[in-house]
Amino acid sequence: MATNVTFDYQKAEEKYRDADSLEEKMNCLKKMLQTAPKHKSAGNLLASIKERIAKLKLQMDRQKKASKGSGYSLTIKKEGAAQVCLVGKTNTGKSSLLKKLTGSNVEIADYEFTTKRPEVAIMDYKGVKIQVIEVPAIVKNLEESVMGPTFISIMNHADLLVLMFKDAKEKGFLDKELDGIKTERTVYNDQDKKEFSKVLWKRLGMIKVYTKQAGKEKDFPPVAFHKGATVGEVTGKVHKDFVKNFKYAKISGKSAKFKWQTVGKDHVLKDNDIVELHMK
Ligand SMILES: Nc1nc2c(ncn2[C@@H]2O[C@H](COP(=O)(O)OP(=O)(O)OP(=O)(O)O)[C@@H](O)[C@H]2O)c(=O)[nH]1
Ligand SMILES: [Mg+2]
Repeated sequence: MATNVTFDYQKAEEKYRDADSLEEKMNCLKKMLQTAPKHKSAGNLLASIKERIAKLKLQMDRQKKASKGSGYSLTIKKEGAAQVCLVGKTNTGKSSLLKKLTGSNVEIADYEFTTKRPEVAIMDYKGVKIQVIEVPAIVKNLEESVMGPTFISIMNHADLLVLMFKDAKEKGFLDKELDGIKTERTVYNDQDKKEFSKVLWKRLGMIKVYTKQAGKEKDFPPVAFHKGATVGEVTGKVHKDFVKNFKYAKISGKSAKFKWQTVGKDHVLKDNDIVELHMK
C-alpha cells in the first residue's frame, strides 16, 4: 500500500540505504520510526521498521559478543619464529601462495570465498619455522561482518601482513578496511613470486644464527632472533644455565672482524653468523 511519507522520513530512509555501519543504520531506522506517518494505513510501514530495528539489534549484539571473544578464538597460538598473515579480497591467490610457501593442502578454487576459516601452516625458511596464516577474504565493512572482529584480532597479533591485490583499487580497499591495524605490512608483487620466502624473511627483519660446538660442524637448524641480537641472547636461548657459565664466544660470519674472532656477550650478531660458545 502506498503511504504518503514526510520529507524527513524520506531523508532518513535515503541515509539508511547508504549507511555503511550498523550503528549508522540503527540511527537512521530510529529516525525513520520517529518521522513515519502514524495514521492507520501506515501500520505496515511502522511494523517493518520495528522489525528491522529488532534484527539489527540482534546483529549488533552478536558482533559485540564476537569481539569479546565468547565462542570464537580471537588469536592463533604463535608457533615458530614469527607469524605472518596473507590478506586480501577473495580470489587474490592467498591459498595458492600459502600452498607454495608451506606445502599446505589448502583448498584452491576459482569460485569466491573458498577459504572460510583462517588456514594455518608452517613455512620452513632455511631451517627457521615461520607460521603463515591465510585470513579469509576481506569484505566491505569488515569490522561489522560476523567474523570480522576475529580476523582483525588475528591480524593485530601477527608480526607481518602480506597484502595481496590485483590492482590499485583493491589496494585502496584493503588500506581502508585495515585502517586500524598497526601490524607491519608488505605487499605481494609479481616480481617477488619466485623467491617470496626470501622477501618475507628480509621483511620480517630477523636474523638466523648457527650455534656450534668446538671441533664440530655448525648445528642445524639455525636459531632465529630479532635484528641486533647479541651473543648473550643466543647463550640464553641455548640453555638458561649457560648464561651464568658463559666465558667467551668465537664467531664467524658477517659480524666477525676475522674468522673465529673471540667476543664477549654484548657482541651484536648478523644474519647467518656462526657462534661457538665457550663455558667456564
Ligand atoms: N592468473 C592467476 N591466477 C591465480 C594466481 N594465483 C591463484 N590463481 C587462481 O585464482 C583462483 C583463486 O585462487 P586462491 O588461491 O584460491 O585464492 P584465495 O585468495 O585463497 O581465494 P578465497 O579463499 O576464495 O578468498 C584459483 O583459480 C587460482 O588457480 C595467480 O598468480 N595468477
Ligand atoms: Mg583461499
